[in-house]
Amino acid sequence: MSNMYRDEVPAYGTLIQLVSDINSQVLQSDRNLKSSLDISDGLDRLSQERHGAIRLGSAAELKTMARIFSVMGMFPVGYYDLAAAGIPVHSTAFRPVSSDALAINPFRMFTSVLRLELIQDESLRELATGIIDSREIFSPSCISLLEKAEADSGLDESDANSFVIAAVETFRWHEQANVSQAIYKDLLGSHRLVADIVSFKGPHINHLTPRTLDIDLAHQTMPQHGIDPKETIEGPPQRDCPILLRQTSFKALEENVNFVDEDSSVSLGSHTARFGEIEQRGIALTPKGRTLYDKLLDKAKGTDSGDYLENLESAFKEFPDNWGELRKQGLAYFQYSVEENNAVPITEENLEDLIDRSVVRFDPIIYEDFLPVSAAGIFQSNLGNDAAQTYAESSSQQDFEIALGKPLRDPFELYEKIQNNSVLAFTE
Ligand code: OOG
Ligand code: NI
Repeated sequence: MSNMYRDEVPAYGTLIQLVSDINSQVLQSDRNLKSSLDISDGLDRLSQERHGAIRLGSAAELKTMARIFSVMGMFPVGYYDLAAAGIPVHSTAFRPVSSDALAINPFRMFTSVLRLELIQDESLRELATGIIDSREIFSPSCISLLEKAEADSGLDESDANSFVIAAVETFRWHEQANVSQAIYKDLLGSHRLVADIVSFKGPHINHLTPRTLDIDLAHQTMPQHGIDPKETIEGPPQRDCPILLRQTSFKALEENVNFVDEDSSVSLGSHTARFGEIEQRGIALTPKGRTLYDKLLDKAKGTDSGDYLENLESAFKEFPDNWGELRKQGLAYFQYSVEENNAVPITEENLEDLIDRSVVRFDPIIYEDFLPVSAAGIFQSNLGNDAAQTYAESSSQQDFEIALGKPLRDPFELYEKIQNNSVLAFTE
């Protein structure tokens, strides 16, 4: 998929190069970070690490997509309600969940589903529903390999390769639209995102994001490479101990589209959907840490006067910025391990003491998920800031789970399990 996207969006190739240069620089100058990443199995995965994003049209599309991801070891984690931010979708992220699987490749797909009921104009809503219901976004070979994988609990190597190729096709950009230029304009009038989802044959991958170890440096350097990033970095401010997720993106490119009009003639138009993004990942926060994060972010966003970055930095002074404090106050999740030469039996009772004496070390567990406020900022900056609307009808995780046909996993539970397992591996 990365190769396909590089062909489709050349700026993505530039971005990958820039991030890889910055990561080598950071790893050379920060040996502590390097060994911490190494111990927590984070080093090998770094250069391959990406997240992508797609937008689906219906519950039926979501259900099949979930089956495909499940064969690939990716499961829906977390719920993101974007209607609260004036965007007519709700979302989850498909990703690996065990620490072993994450260490191999943590590829995540931020997956949104259109909420057709939010299209106010009744005839447009019916038209959009009809278009979505009659399109088939998966190829016949993708579906038959999916059924085979489910029936046989897996695929042999050759089928697995064909399955990956067929699945990636689902995310290809189609220059030919599914609708006429007139219908496209009507959909655009409802919401830019409605047009992006309904007008095309499939859910084109709309960005693929590499992980940088220094987002401030990457953000600063982007213009030198001809990339014009959005003004501010989403998420927490720069810190010694990075928490959660910081992201920045650059505008969608304008792409040529062939619309097929009622009389079957083709008319040329354009569409902006796809963009570039980079992110820096920090430690996963516990519910207590997350509550504090949300409170401080709210405070910074709610301060009207002054510079946003200064307000953000001043609000986050309240958030402890060293690993020891974050651990002691139960604000974040850590992975524990024992120094090689230790001969002392470790129990729950002497654990804290051995941590103090550096016999047991603790390293951050990386946040693998997303942030709703950041996601809303990314959506808006790439759709144009006029895109936000007010939707009275809010969505719910339960609606999403009904569409999906199964429950979403709770990210906090997954991090806690990784933390607990790391301790169980050496305690008696
Ligand atoms: C997804 C926007 C959210 C992120 O990293 O938070 C996102 C989209 O534009 O479809 O990618
Ligand atoms: Ni993204």
